[in-house]
Amino acid sequence: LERLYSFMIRLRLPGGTLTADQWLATHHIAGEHSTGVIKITTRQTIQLHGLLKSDIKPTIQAFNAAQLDSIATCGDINRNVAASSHPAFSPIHAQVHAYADKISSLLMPKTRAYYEIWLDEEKLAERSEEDPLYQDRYLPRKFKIGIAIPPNNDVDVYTNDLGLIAIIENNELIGFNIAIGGGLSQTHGNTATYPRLASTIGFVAGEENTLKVIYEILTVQRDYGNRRDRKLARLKYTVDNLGLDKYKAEVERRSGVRIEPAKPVQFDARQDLFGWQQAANGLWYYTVFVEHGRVTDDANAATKTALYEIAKTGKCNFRFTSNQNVIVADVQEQDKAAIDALLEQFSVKAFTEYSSAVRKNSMACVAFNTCPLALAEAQRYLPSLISKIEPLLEKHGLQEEEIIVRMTGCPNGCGRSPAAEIGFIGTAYGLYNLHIGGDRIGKRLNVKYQENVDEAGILKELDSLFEAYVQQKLPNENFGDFSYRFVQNSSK
Ligand code: SRM
Ligand code: SF4
Repeated sequence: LERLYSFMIRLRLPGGTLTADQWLATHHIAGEHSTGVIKITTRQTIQLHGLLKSDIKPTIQAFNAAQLDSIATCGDINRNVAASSHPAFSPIHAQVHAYADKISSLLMPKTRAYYEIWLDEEKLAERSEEDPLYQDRYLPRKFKIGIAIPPNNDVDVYTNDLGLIAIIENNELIGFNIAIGGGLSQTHGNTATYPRLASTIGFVAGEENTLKVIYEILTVQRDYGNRRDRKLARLKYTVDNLGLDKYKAEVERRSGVRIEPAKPVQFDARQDLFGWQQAANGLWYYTVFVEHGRVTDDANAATKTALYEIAKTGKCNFRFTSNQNVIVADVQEQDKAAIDALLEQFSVKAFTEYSSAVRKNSMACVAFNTCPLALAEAQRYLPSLISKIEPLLEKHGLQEEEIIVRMTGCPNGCGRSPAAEIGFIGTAYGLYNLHIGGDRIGKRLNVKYQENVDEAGILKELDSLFEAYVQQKLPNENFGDFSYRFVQNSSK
């Protein structure tokens, strides 16, 4: 008897957008071939879980019929390109999304294997497939790109191997600051591994030069990255081994583009804009709170049914956010009331609008029961832990604080816990390292404060930290900044 393996499929969705028809198709594919839950990921796309081997081909074919694919969503290759989600953030939003598409296409593998294996394309018998970028060896490790539009860092741009920060002057996109070497994973007990935020190497103007520079950042990693130890193969280690200046000089040499000094940028938030917002284009956008990205019908809200009914109206598109939420997007003024009524009818509005600030700013990775690398629970556990943190915040009068809390079931950092104000990193079943001191805008990582704490220990530590915050905080100091100062002082 063959083992009954179950698989996960992830879509390639640069910038995280789906049309209403694609949403309907996804809803049906999820129902037919997977657990039925549409899982929004921390990189603005979706995953379906629980596919049996015999489901894989029909699933890929059904997605293909909806003009969706799963190419390069895993493997040592450029992954889904994330881009700032909300059009209300900026009038140049559409241009930035176009970049996400172009970059994704530029860095796609040239092989037709996906089409041959899953979509019955005729096989190439004689001709070899030339791929100037990935050649015969791909990259040493996965590669991630995010594009942010200041002042919101909703994509957590500095956690990417390559971060692009849009520079806007007189309402025009003039180019990007380029940051390299972000990555969050580390391995318990392996001190050679560490999370790192990307370092800015400068500014590049214009599309042609930007694409050239991006391309060569990948080729330098391809040629200089560590191929002996996968734990040390991400770009962050190549940058630190080579040195930032040498890396930059090599990219300039290969691309023939001079990377200019970085332009000043200011971030002030990393959050989604929940509820209705109108963008400069006059269209309306409703950001739905989806706890840890699980689109399903549960006791809180019938989110899956609501989004299905909304998609059936054909009067909107959908955009995923890097905070695991979804925006009902591009709604005309005259269609807003009907969509609002559906959000209301299925309790989506109530859940979005009445959930606490700390819950809406929380994120968890998948972990058990599908992630093979999980050491502890994350998305199945964090909601109940938040229900115990909420009364503590209320006790200290902090219920309005927008503290960013993130949990991962292991130190790989899929829920970006090292970049949270309060980060929980699983060490064993029921136990977490408690990290504090990350900032609110994603420019400072947190630090380990307590090791291997269980729930009672977590709540005790947080109770004291909240008390200390109320008593000792500086004017306008948020929790992340306070707790960073607190840890620095206590380690002196
Ligand atoms: Fe991740 C591996 C889930 C974002 C760092 N990640 C995995 C796997 C595929 C486990 C595996 O290799 O067998 C997880 C699948 C679990 C499941 O059952 O679905 C998994 N990662 C996820 C998602 C779904 C978490 C979520 O709840 O949203 C995210 C999917 C993103 C996407 O759409 O492509 C996800 N993973 C991330 C992020 C955050 C980000 O990119 O913003 C990170 C940290 C940033 C980084 O890459 O440094 C991340 N995932 C990892 C790593 C550590 C990589 C490393 O540098 O060592 C692994 C393990 C590996 O690659 O060996 C991993
Ligand atoms: Fe799995 Fe660890 Fe990633 Fe969570 S952080 S999804 S447990 S690999």
